[in-house]
Amino acid sequence: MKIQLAFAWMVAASLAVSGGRLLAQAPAAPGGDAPAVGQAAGGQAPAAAAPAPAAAAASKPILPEVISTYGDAIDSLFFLISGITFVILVIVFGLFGYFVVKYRHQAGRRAVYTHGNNKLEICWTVATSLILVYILFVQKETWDNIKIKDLRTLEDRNPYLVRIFGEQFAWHFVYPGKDGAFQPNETKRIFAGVNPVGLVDAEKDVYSVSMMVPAGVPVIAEITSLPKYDPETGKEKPGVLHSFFQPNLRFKQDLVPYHPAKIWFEVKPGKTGKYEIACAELCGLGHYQMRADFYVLPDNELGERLGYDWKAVKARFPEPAK
Ligand SMILES: [Cu+2]
Repeated sequence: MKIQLAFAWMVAASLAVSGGRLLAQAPAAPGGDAPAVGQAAGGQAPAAAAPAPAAAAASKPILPEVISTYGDAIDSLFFLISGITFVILVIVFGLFGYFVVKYRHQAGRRAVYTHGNNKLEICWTVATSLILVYILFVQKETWDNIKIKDLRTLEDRNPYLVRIFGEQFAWHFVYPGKDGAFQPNETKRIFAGVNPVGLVDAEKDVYSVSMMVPAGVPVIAEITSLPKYDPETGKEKPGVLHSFFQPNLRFKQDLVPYHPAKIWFEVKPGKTGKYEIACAELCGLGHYQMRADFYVLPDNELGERLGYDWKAVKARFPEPAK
């Protein structure tokens, strides 16, 4: 009976662990060039102009430096959930060890067979549920701020806009042109080799294989999974799931084919540096090399890269294709 209790605790603990959304860091991809078809086409990346992130900034153990305004809230949740899981882990393994010793083989002692204990079943189910409901309420504000926010509320702060495209196995970033408008993109143009994301008039937008953002300003990004041209069949290979992951922002979001989504983040004011974007969704054999540089640039340098003063421009996303 008591050995069964220990086992039950292990089950309860593992349930709690799976309930906790632990922020797993994607494996760092090697710095090799992305192999995507379109990547060679005139992508510009800032040189080593941006200063490296301050090593001293990593004030928390385990986790990489936080650079987004909501990153600290994510870290608090991470440590809270890890703490709860750790306590359960200690209880489970403590009991486990205790029972292993207490009920070790002894000559003449017979094993007891049992069908279980309803009271215990109810207890650990309710206890686990209460922990999960508690986490649900504690994290709600942070989740709403990051994922459910009405992005129109950011409008009056003149947000910085960028379009993010993921394909097997590369990232593409498109910034508006001087007039603030983005060009629409069409799949057939990608296949025609016009430009990596199939912009109708690629000259008008700014294209890069790196992501460049300012600090202290909300960034709104439209994320899209691109289809791919299959040279063997000559046909369109539908886009697949990717996941945009920038650990220092504490931000991760799936790219779902045919369902472009809008995301937002804001880098803490005054930050600059070079960081890394990874794909956090196994998207095929080349998944491991799907990475990109992520630059937080001072306003003047960002202006230089874009070729205009983005703050003076009212950027807007393209209308969805009809
Ligand atoms: Cu991917």
